[in-house]
Amino acid sequence: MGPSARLPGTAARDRIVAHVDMDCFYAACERLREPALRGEPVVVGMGYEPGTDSGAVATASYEARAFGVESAMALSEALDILPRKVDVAGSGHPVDEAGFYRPVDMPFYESVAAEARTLLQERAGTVREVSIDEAYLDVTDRTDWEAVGTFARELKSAVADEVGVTASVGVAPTMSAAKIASDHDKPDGLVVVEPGEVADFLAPLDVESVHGVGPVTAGELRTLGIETAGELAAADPSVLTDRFGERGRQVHRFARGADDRDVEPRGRPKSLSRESAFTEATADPDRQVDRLRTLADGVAERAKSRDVLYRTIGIKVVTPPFDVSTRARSLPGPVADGELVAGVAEELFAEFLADPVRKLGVRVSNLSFADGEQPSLAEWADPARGETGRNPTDDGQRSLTEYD
Ligand code: DCP
Ligand code: MG
Repeated sequence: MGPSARLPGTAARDRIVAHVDMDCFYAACERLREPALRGEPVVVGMGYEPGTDSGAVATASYEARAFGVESAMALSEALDILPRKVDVAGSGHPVDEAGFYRPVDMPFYESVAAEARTLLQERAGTVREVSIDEAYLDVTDRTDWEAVGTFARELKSAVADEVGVTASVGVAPTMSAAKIASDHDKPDGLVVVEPGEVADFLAPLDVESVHGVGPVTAGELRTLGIETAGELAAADPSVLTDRFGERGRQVHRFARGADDRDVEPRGRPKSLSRESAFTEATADPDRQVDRLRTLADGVAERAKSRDVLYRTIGIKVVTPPFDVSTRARSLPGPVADGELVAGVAEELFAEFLADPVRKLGVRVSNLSFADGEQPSLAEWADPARGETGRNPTDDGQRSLTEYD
C-alpha cells in the first residue's frame, strides 16, 4: 500500500522522530565561557566589532528578545532599543535595561556543536544534522511512545550537563511535526505529539508553520482565506494544485500531518541498509527469515541500482524492550550478489532465530563503486527531498543510507 493511501495522521506510525534545537545557541555558547552573562540580555553580532555599531544580530538571548532585539536586525537598531552595558553611565538608561554585546566566534560555537553532536549520536541510532544547532533524531529503536517523554527529558538533561547549553525538543511521528513541536515551547521546551494527535496539534497553528509554506505562499494562502494549518488541511486540494501545482498537493498533505520522510544522515554514504518492524514482536522463525530475505533483496537491489559493490554484510536485530544487536561478516573482496546477502544475513541471524524480535535490518557496508568512480554528492542526494520533502517509500520499509 502506498503511503498516499494511508489515513491522514497515520503515516509512519512506527517511527519516533525527535527534533532538537538549541536555545539562542550562539548566546548560550558565550554564556558557557563567560558565566557572568547568564540571566543577562546578550546580543551576538555578525560583523560586529566591539565598541562600534557595525554588523547585524546573529542571535539574542531571550532576555534581550524581551526588549525587541531579534535575529537579522541591524546592530545599530538593537543598540537603540538595548544599549551596551558599558555605554549607559550618564546616558539616562538604567543599567538593568542594557545588554552585553559579543562578536560571533564560529570556531568556538562549532566546538560546542561538535560535543552536542557526539552526544546525540550516542543517544539515537540515526541523526540528521540540519544546522549548527539543530538535528533530527530517529529514536524508534531506543524508546516507545509511553517512555519517550522520559527519554527526551534525559536527553535534554544530558545536553545541559555535558554540553552546558539548553535544548528544546519536539517528539512526533513525523519530521515536520517534530520540528514544529520543538519550537512550540521554547526555550527549554519539551513537546510530545503522539501518533493520531498530529493533525489536531497542527490545526490551530498559523499556515506558515506548515513545512514548505514560506512567507510568500502564506500570503497567497491568506488571500484564499486560508490562515491556519487546519484550514489548509480542509481546503479543496484541486484549488491548491490549480494555484500552486504539485507543491499545493504536498503542503496540503503536510497540513494534514502526513509526512513520510525518513531521518537520513547527510554526507557520504558508508553503508546501505533496510529495516522493518513487526507490528508486534514475533518469535515465528518462518516470518523472521521471510522478512530478513525481503530486506536482503531490497538492500541488494538498492546497491545494484547504484552500481555499488560491498564487502561487508550485516544484520540488526531489535528484541524487546529495545535491545539492539548487530552482527556483520566481511568477505574477501567486494561483491554485488543478492543471494549472498540473503544467505549471510540468514547465517548471522541463526543465533537469534525464534527469539522474540521487534525489528530486523540488513546492511551492506565497506562500499566501493563498480565503475571505479567516486560518487558525487549529488548522486546520493535525494532528488525529491526539497523544501516540501520527498516521496515516501512504497512498501512500508524504511530505507536508510548511513554516513559518517
Ligand atoms: N543565526 C544567524 N542568523 C540568523 C539566524 C540564526 O547567524 N538570521 C545563527 C545564530 C543562532 C544559530 O544560528 O544562534 C541557530 O539559529 P536558530 O534559528 O536556532 O536560533 P537560536 O538558536 O539563536 O534561537 P532559538 O532559541 O530560537 O532556537
Ligand atoms: Mg536554536
